[in-house]
Amino acid sequence: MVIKKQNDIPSSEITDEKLYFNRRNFLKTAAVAAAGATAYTLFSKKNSSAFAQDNNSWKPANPSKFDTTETLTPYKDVTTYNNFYEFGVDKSDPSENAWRLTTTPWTVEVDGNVKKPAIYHLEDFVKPYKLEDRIYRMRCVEGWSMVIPWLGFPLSDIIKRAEPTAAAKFVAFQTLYRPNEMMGQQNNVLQWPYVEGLRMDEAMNPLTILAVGLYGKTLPKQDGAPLRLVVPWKYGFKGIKSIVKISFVGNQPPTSWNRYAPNEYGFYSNVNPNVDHPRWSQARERRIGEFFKRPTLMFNGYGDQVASMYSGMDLRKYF
Ligand SMILES: Nc1nc2c(c(=O)[nH]1)N[C@H]1C(S)=C(S)[C@@H](COP(=O)(O)O)O[C@H]1N2
Ligand SMILES: [Mo]
Repeated sequence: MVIKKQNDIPSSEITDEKLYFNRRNFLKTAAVAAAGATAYTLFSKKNSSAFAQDNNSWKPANPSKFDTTETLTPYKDVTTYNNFYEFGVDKSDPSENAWRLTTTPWTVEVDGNVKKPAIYHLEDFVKPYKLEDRIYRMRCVEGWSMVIPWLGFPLSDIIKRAEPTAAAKFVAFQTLYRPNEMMGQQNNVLQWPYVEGLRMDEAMNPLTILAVGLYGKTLPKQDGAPLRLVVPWKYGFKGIKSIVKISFVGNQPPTSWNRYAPNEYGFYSNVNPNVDHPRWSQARERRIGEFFKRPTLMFNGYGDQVASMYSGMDLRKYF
């Protein structure tokens, strides 16, 4: 049942985040981030043209050395072909339903084995960090892929600020639980809230980012606003959306898709064309917008930066 479509979102809802990020207490300290792209400059930008972005004309304002030069997946596909089970299980459900989500105010809790546990308002959480356009290949476990220009900052920035103790071996993430806005949470298709995790070295890897935008603009709700994880050498489901909690823990944390089907989705979930999913091959993928399938690359093509973290591990066992 579709009550309201994305195009019907009143402009007042679209500007919500902008207003939130202009709050007085945020402006007071925004000067620290005056140079380059910051959360402040991002959320000061008009967001209304976001829906008109396309892949032909867009250029990163704040490129990074990690950017792929492959053709970008059109904004339209990035924002209408989604997985976000909190809003339904079909690819079109998130873009039709995510407008219901209230992202202001938003808090992020950091807890566990850290010297600096805290509950941050979102703007304080992201304020100190310089944002970069990270143009990454993204590979969904279902066999499709995209090239998405995320806007974000390294997760390692957050980890350094939290000052984890020696007891912190893994980082656990949690999505918002709010079934009256996330109607998918009224069904038990997954156990809610959605949870994910990374080993500490994976979390510290410079490729791992927290994204607050894409195509240089505020993250659309269907893509995980206001804050989501992006881990480009792993299958897409590791990229947990709409994060409210980050915990530093001693043991490998549970993950939503592993709970759902442990024989199909492992904790590591590194993109690996040599290890098939029990029900399909992972050797090839369909890049959204292309007709012919292309070979899937080991670690999604990021092996130079990440393979050493898994040396000596049996990647069939630790899939
Ligand atoms: N909270 C939450 N995060 C999630 C999901 C989800 O259902 N809920 N789906 C995952 C899956 S399977 C994929 S492929 C990516 C899709 O991200 P995108 O829609 O922005 O491309 O989000 C991941 N993060
Ligand atoms: Mo996925």
